[in-house]
Amino acid sequence: MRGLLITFEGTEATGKGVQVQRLIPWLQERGYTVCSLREPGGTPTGEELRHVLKHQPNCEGMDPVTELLIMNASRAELVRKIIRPSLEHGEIVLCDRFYDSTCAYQGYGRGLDLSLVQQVVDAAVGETKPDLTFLLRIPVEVSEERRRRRNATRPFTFDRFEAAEREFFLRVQEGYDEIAAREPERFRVIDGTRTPEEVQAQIRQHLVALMDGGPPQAFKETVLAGVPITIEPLDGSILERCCMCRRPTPCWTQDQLLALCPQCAAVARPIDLPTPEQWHTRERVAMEGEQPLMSSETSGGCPKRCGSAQTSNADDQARLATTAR
Ligand code: ATM
Repeated sequence: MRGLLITFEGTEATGKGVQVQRLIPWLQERGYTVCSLREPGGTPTGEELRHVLKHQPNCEGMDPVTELLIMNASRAELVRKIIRPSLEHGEIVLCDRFYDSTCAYQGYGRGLDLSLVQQVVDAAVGETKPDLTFLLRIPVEVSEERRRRRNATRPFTFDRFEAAEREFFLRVQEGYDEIAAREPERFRVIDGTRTPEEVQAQIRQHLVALMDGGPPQAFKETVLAGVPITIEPLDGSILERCCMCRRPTPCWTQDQLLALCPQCAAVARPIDLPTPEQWHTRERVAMEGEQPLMSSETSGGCPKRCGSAQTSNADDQARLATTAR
């Protein structure tokens, strides 16, 4: 079962970090395991690279191509060492910046060729793409004012990015707007001038819609929809118990990672599904003595979890690909 990768983007001082921190306990209370990361950084190698990129005064004149490559060296490490394993364990990965930052800062901000930027990003991330991206948007004047106030309360630390001129940040902002407009399905643009509480409420609303309003697209396509379900042997050999309602079922999701009866497959949410460890210790049942849950035999729907969401036989038939082994 794959988790979710949720990224947070925006120019400086939009409050991304605060929003991520507030989100973590809320997700944990809902039963999710959360992995919170930042870019550049997030691994020992990445944190070293972050220091070079941001705070090393003698790197001030770094060439934009060098910057592009180091950003993505940090990213390649993070994706392979942390993000992919966490997603494979079904975790929710929250990442403060990801590859849209590269497109906005190195592409639009520094003026590098966008196709070069894309090629380098592709090499770093491969197929690992965010499921949802929040773009926190504030005018450049608000960003400047927030940075002024923030810097007044802490000791001076050299920051190569913050030293850039206003025009740079205007180009970055414009870049973000264009990137978000190109992928409206993935992006949720939020007014970052609202109070942190209001911003957090909006973020949670979007996440509720993603997680409770039905399985997110990634799950629909890979694990969940149960389409096409394969009917397991009808010759009396071993069946699995449905991983949600526990009744014997001959029905499997296509990749055979989960046993789900047709009713549960129709309503299952990622949070309901077993972890890989639970899957390996799963229970198998012999067909003799216990009737499998066949779609045509169920009248009351799933007894435990999903009685209200019973599907019709016609629906089931449409969902079942009858590939008997
Ligand atoms: P923060 O963690 O404070 O956002 O700093 C990271 C900086 O790195 C940020 N700078 N500003 N302003 C944006 C920059 N950055 C890039 O230029 N490209 C990238 O791909 C990433 C991840 C960050």
